[in-house]
Amino acid sequence: MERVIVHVDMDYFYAAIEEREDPSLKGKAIVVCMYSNRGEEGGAVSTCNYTARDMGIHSAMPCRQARSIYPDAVFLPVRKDFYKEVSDDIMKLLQSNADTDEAFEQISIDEAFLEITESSSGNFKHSFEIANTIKEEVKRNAGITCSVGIGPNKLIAKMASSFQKPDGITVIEPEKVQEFLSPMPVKKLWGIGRVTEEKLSEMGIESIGELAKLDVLKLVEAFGKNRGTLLKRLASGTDESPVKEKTSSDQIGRMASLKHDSRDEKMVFELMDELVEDVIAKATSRNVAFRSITATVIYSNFKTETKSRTLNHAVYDKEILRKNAMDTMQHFLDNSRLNFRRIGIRVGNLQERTGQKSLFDF
Ligand code: TTP
Ligand code: CA
Repeated sequence: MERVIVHVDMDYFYAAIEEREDPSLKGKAIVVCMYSNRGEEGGAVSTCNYTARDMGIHSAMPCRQARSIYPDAVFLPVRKDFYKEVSDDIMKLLQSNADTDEAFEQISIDEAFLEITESSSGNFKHSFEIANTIKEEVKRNAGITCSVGIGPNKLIAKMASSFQKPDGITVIEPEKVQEFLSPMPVKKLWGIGRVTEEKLSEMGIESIGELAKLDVLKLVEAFGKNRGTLLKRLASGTDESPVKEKTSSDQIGRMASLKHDSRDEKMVFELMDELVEDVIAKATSRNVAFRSITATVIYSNFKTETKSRTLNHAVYDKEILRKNAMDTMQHFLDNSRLNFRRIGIRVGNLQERTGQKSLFDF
C-alpha cells in the first residue's frame, strides 16, 4: 500500500496564540518581537500575523524596521514558555491522529508529521477528510488555524502544507507529484538553501522540473556524490525516510480500525480488549505507570470524539484501564447513532514504576 503522510504546520504560530489570548487584537496587525538586551530598540521580529505580512513585515526583520513600516501594528514581546505549553497540547492531539504513537514526528515547535496510511486505508480521498478533522480539532482545542499537506512521503507532505497557507489543505496524490513539483523554483525544494540555489542558477537550473531532468553525473560533479544524488532524488519527489518519533513520548496509545464500520458491541469490545493488552504490554516494557486514560472513537463520517479521565494516583493496572476503556466505548455507543470506524485507547502522565502497585497487590 502507498504510504499516506501528513504534515501539519500552525499558521503564524506565536502571533496566532497572542490573537487568541486577546480577542480585541482580531483584525489588527500583530508583530511578536524577540527583544535583545538593548531593549525595545534592538531585537528581531519572531513572527507576525498575515495582516502585518501584507504590509511587508516578516520574521527576522529588525523590530525597528517593522515599526517604521507600520507604527500602528501591535508589538508584543515573545512568551516562549507559554507557546511551548500550547505546542505540547497540540502535538498530543496530532499524535492521537497518527496510525500509532510511533508514527508521529514533531520537527519544530509548530510542525509535525504523522502517518495515516492505515486510518485512511491508503486512500487519498479519505485523507482529505482526516485532514479536515485534524484542523477542526486544532481549532476547537487550541483556538488557532493550521495548514495541512498530504502526500506519499514526508518531502511532498511538507511542501504541500506550505502550498495553501494559511488555513489550507493540499493533497498531492502519488501520480500528481511531478506535476506539483516541476514548475516550482528550486528554492522551494525542502532542504535547498541559498548557496545551493545560487550554484544551480549558475548551472542554468531554475525550476525543480529542470533539476529532476538534469543528468545525475552533472550534479555529482558539482555537489559531490552524496549531495548530488540527494538533490536528484528530492527533485524527483522521492523520499523513503520513515515518520518516527524522536523523543520518548509521555503517552502510550493504540488505535485500530474495525473490520468494517459497525456499532456492534461485541466487535467494538473485542477490538478494545486487544488494544488494552497492547498498551499494557508497552507500559510494562517501559516500566511505567499512568495517571490519565483517554479513549477515542472515529465515526464512519471521520468525526472524532475523545474522553479523558485523570486518576488520583498513577496506577499500573490492566483492569482499571480495561474498565475505563469499555465504559467509554459504551458511552460513545449510547450517545451516537453513527457506525464506528476506528477506536483507540491511550494512557498518559506516565511515571516510572517504582512504588506504584497494581490493585492486585493490595
Ligand atoms: P514558522 O512556522 O516558520 O512561521 P509561523 O508559524 O509564524 O508562520 P507560517 O504561517 O508561515 O507558518 O515558525 C514557527 C514559529 O517559530 C513562529 O511563530 C515564531 C518562531 N520563529 C522565530 O522565532 N523566528 C523566526 O525567524 C521564524 C521563521 C520563526
Ligand atoms: Ca508555522
